[in-house]
Amino acid sequence: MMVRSALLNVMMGAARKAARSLVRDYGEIENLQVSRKGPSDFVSSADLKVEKTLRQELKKARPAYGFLMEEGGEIAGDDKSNRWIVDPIDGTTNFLHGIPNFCISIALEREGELIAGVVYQPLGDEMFHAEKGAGAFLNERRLRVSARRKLEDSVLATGIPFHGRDGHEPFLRELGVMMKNVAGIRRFGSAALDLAYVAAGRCDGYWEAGIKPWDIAAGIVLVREAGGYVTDYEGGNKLLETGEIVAGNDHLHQPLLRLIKSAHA
Ligand code: LIP
Repeated sequence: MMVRSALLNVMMGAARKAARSLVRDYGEIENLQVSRKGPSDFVSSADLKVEKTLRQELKKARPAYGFLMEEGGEIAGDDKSNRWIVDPIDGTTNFLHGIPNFCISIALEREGELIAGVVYQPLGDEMFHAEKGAGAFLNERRLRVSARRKLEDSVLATGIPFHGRDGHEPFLRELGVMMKNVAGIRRFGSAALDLAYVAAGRCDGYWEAGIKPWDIAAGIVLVREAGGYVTDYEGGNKLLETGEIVAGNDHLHQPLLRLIKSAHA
């Protein structure tokens, strides 16, 4: 019987509670209030409702912790060492289009280090969770990254910049290099689920630039606790600062980094 820590129980409990309104709203997306945050970038009343529930549940359990939330921004806590990093709906554009690939993402950062992550895909009831030193799991099943050794056998996930976003040219150069070397590339539309799929061995790697801390924080813990590697484009650990991320298993991470470097050489 797998024993979960009190911390993970708090995070998974909050995600499950917030998912109730999310699944209900998904069934009535045409009735949702939606506003534009920027070009092709939307927030709906569903995002705000989920974020409010997550904040209430996490605050009830850990009153002094701070927050960094996609909609609410930075909210300082009395305890400066602990910060929740929260994306109420990762894959909002999918959600608003009725594409069933979105999730709730919650991470805990302690003393500047990501130590726990939960990514909950409510429609499939897939609860991905991990805590530093305790491994990564999908519901009750322990996760390991894939064992594929060759790029030509690998399937990668990525994010594609869109209208109003920077980075179109650099991305097209990266895509051009990757296409020549791998077995497949997927654009699922949720960075948090892309990383969860790497942790689960469904994808062999993932890369993206221009990504936000709340999109990737929980997924980073999942991949590392499943035996994978996650760095910025320089091979370092400035992922949340740079918004550049490369994830893969121990055979493919370095070759992926080299390909990205070659695309910008
Ligand atoms: C999305 C990410 C995705 C990225 C999109 C967007 P959101 O997050 O999950 O990987 O390509 O541009 O940032 O906006 O759905 O929380």
